[in-house]
Amino acid sequence: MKNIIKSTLTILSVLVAFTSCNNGSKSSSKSGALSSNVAEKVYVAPGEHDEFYAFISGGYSGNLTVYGLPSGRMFKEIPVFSQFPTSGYGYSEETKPMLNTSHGFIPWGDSHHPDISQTKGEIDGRFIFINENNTPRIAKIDLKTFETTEIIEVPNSAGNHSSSFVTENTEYVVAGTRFSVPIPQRDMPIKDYKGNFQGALSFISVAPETGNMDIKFQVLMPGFNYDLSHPGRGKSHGWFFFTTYNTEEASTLLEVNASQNDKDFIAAVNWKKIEEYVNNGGGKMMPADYAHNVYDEHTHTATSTMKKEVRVVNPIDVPGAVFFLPTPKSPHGCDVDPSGEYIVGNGKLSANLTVHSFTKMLEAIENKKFDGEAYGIPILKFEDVLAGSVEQPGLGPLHTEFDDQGNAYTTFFISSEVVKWKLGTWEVIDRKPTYYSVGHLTIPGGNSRKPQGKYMFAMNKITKDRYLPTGPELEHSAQLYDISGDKMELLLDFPTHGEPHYAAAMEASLIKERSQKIYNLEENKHPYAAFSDEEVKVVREGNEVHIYMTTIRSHFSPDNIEGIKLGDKVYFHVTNLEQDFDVPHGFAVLGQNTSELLIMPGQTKTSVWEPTKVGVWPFYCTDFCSALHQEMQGYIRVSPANSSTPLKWSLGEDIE
Ligand code: RUQ
Ligand code: CUA
Repeated sequence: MKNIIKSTLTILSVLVAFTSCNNGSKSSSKSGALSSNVAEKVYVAPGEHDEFYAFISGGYSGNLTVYGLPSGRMFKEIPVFSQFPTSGYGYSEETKPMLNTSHGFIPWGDSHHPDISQTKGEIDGRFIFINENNTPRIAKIDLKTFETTEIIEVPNSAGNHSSSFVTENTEYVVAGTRFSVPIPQRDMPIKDYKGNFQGALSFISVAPETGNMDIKFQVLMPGFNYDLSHPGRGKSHGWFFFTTYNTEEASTLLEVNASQNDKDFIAAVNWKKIEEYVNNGGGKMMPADYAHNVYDEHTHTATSTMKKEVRVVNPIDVPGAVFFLPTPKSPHGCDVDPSGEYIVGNGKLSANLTVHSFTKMLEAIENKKFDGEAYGIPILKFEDVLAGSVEQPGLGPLHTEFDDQGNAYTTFFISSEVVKWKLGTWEVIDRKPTYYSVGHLTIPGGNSRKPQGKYMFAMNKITKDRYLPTGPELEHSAQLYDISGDKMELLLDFPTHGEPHYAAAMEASLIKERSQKIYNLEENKHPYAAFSDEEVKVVREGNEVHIYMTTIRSHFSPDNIEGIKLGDKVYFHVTNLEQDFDVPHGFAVLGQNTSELLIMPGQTKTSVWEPTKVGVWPFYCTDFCSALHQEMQGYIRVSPANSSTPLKWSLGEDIE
């Protein structure tokens, strides 16, 4: 055993050395006349719009960023799993419930794989989903408002990584566990992992009209690590594929112990079959604790509900529903081509890239050609399901995307390159270096039947010398390539935010016209909204004080408030009366112990303030909104706890 450990460690260190020496070599091409041509390709003239939206995961920022392609300009950061002082998300009373979990309020997340909703296998641009890896959750963002409107926690899961990919008609958004754990969670020795831990693959239904999410069922799989996944499409619609590693079921020193098996598996799950089983009462309800947080666009408020049980399915109770496809060497990405025929398993430590055939898989299943089983799940024969392999395309394959011409593009982390190859003939057509150590790549329309093979961008893990240095920490770099010709052409470097894992991209025209400009004041159902000066008031309930406040260019109403006492909890409920596109107002008060608020036209948002000092404290608008923005200010008087200063509020009163 010791020797195996040693030799594996040697191999790994060679791989690591390869990575770093490659990172050191600088070979960017500055090709004079050519480069001006390249510049034109990414140039979006002032006032013009980009052709594509790219939604890039923010990794450990917990958020999602919005970019334009080909310009590489960042338009927005959408807060999802993390508090965001820029808008008050996760700080305002209305949005705090979004970050509620069964572990309590969690102000942070690690987001990985955004995926856009689909209809008939094509991107429809209604919603975008993204997973939180650390405290397993799936979020939904409405692409009308670009706001996070729903977050569901995923119980029995740990390291929610093979997520959040949607099926052809967004029937499900799927979330697979990376870490297997005791299910249900309990106190037990770690060394008893093997055979006792399990991996949950969760199928979260998405209601066709409303988009409401609900965990329909979880398949409790053997205790492997489920790394990435993708839905079948076209002929393979109804199936879902998950890569696994650590089929060794090791619980320690995985870099060695999980690299022993020559082949791990891709798990093929016939979810239609399991759905039918469940619809007929199959599976069993199991106690579980998980939060379901929903944001209401009319009350502008989120509510958090604790769910108490979840339906679980044992795969061996549904014959013909789950199979294992042997796949070399700890595969990472699990990618399905636009036709639904090919399933690419990107074996991180494998010399060749393995591609399975869906048709051959069905044949092998039909003929019951099994090569043993794992925990009762049939294993198919590698040769029987293999469509072909790309011979020695590069080192350390991670992810593959497809264009609309039958080509595939695979990233190689160790050899730092993107390799283009042909589906069916498996020949390598082109390769281009990336700077440096690429992880995911994205082609607009990527996870769908209809990719748009004009651009591809690679998201690199290491930046080094690509930008002006900014101390030890650099933003990760993305690189945009023109892939419309035979050869890929590098067009642009642009920085991303946090760590971009995957990104989803789509034609801008799909959502541009539908993008919401304001919230209609008449539809504002916020219980603390005020719609005019007459409705403005300050109400004391014990030591809680509720201020119903409005804001419009260029004042707050009221702007003078007295009668607050030390020990009070002051709620500023601010309604923005504007009904004009792009006129938010901000709200901040000196000593505010949450964050400022940014209130969109027609919205009501609430900030809680617990003053700690007696005095007269100013508040003001944080967003430069008009020529008299600097005049958008007011005062709130805080008296000693035992004072008898009466509650009083006004606007423009003391002027003679
Ligand atoms: S991962 S670099 Cu979180 Cu998608 Cu592969
Ligand atoms: Cu309102 Cu500045």
